[in-house]
This record gives sequence, structure tokens and C-alpha cells, in this order.
Amino acid sequence: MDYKVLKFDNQDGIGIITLNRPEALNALNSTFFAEMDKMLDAIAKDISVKIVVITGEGKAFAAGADIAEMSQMNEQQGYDFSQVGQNVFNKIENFKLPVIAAVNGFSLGGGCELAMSCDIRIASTKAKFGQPEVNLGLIPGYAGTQRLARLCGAGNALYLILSAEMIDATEALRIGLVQRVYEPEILMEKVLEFAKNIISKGNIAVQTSKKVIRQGLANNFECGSKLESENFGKLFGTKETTEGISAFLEKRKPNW
Ligand code: CO8
Repeated sequence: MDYKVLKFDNQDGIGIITLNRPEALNALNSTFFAEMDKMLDAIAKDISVKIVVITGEGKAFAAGADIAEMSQMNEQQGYDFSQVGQNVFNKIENFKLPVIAAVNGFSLGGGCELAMSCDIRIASTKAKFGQPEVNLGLIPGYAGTQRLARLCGAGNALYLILSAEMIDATEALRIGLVQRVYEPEILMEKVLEFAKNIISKGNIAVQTSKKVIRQGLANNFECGSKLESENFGKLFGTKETTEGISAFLEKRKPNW
């Protein structure tokens, strides 16, 4: 497939998806959602990709849903556009591989919601975050009301969504919206180093950890803990776990 607003690069097993419509600050339009959906399917089939990084070209990660496209919408179309976005972001959240957001710049509205659907957010000191929808007489529509409240607590979600305030990376780090912050010049280097470190671990264990955390959060503590035990047990049936434990006891590096 020919991609118009996305780029893909496989760097030694790290699949890098770059939002590539910098002239519109990578605003999320229907083309973006169709292409992201297809690209995720293609990555899922490519066994050489072990982890995914999402970033943006230019000064934005993504400055939100495409306001020009939304300007023509009626109630039904607004609902449908919200559903399309939620489905794609759910696909990222439940993707079998870990997904890291390398937040290079503006991450606003739908752009912040995209970052929140990723597993881990690593930001540049130039990044800015916010849910400015109320400035437009809107609310977040790609599950931002739900993810922000779960990631940063109801108080922080209400503070940001009701005020439309834009915060910098330091503040985003303080409220737990991002996990690390680096200078822009070294952002990708640090993200790739981090991704490489994850790839060097037991891949099945890494993917199982993500699955159990994600499915556990969608259920109650008891269900989540049971899921953990089931998956913990299953790992003892894999060559990966046998090799990992043997390598430790034999004081050598695992040969996955
Ligand atoms: N949509 C469409 N175009 C955009 C968007 C956007 N969200 N953001 C920026 N652009 C365009 C601008 O129109 C401009 O285009 P042009 O050069 O043709 O005039 C170009 O990108 C560059 O932008 P600016 O000149 O504004 O750049 P600045 O550096 O001056 O400002 C800002 C950067 C502060 C990020 C500013 O562009 C801005 O405020 N953007 C809008 C941010 C925003 O409100 N985002 C939230 C959108 S609503 C949303 O995301 C809802 C999600 C849920 C949807 C549910 C489905 C219905």
C-alpha cells in the first residue's frame, strides 16, 4: 500500500511509524486512520518487527483531529469519526508488540489521545500536551476522557480537559503523562536505545507482560491476578523461559 500521511522504517526490528503531514502539524484526518489501521495490520504480520515507535515529522507529534475535516460534520458523522479513531487507538493499545510514543512536539487533542494509546511516552523538552477541545466547543472523542483519567487521575484529567491548558514536558512528567524527557537532539537516540533494550529481553515475556497489564486494567484486581497466574504458568511451557532460567543458573547470557 502507498502511504500518503505515514512513513515506515524497520531499524533492526524497531518499527518506526512517522506521522508525515508536517504542513498541517500532522492533524489526524480520515486518511491517517485508514493508513494507521492498515500499517498496524502489516506490522503484525511481519515477524522481523519486535517493537513499534510512533513519532511525528516536524514540530508536532500531532496537533489534534483535523479541524477542517470536522467542520463539515453532523451528529452522526461526529459519532462515526469518534468511533473510527477509538477503534484505531484501541488497536494500538491492544497491539501484541509494545508501542512507544516518541513525542517530538505538539501533542494536542487527538494527538495527546494517540500518545496515550501507546504503552510508554518519551518526550522531547519541546513537547507540549493538552486537550484543548473545549476551546472549540468539543470534548475529547478518541477516549481521551477515559485514558487521561486512568493515566493521571480524575483531578488532572478534569484540570486539563476543563481548562484546555497546554502543559510542557516537565509538567507532563510530573503528572505521570510521560515517563521520560530528553533534549530534542537526543530524543530518538534515547527512544531507540530504550526499544533495543526491551527487544533484548525475552520477547514472549515482554508481550505477555503487556497483555496481562492491559487485560487486567480492563477487569478487576481479582480477574487480573488470575490472568497473571495463568500466563505465568504458560511461560514454563516455552523454550524462551527454559533458556532464560538456564542462562541465569549457568552464569551466561540467554541465547533466545
Ligand atoms: N487540524 C487541522 N489543521 C491544523 C490543526 C488541526 N488540529 N492544527 C494545526 N493545523 C494547521 C493550521 O491550520 C496551519 O495550516 P495553514 O498553514 O494552512 O494555515 C498549520 O497547521 C500550522 O499551524 P499554525 O500556523 O497554527 O502553527 P502555530 O505554530 O502558530 O500553532 C498550534 C501551533 C498552537 C498547535 C495551533 O496550530 C493550534 O492551536 N492547533 C489546533 C490545536 C487543537 O485545537 N487541537 C485539538 C483539535 S480537536 C481534537 O483533537 C478532537 C479529538 C477528538 C475528535 C473526535 C471525532 C469527532
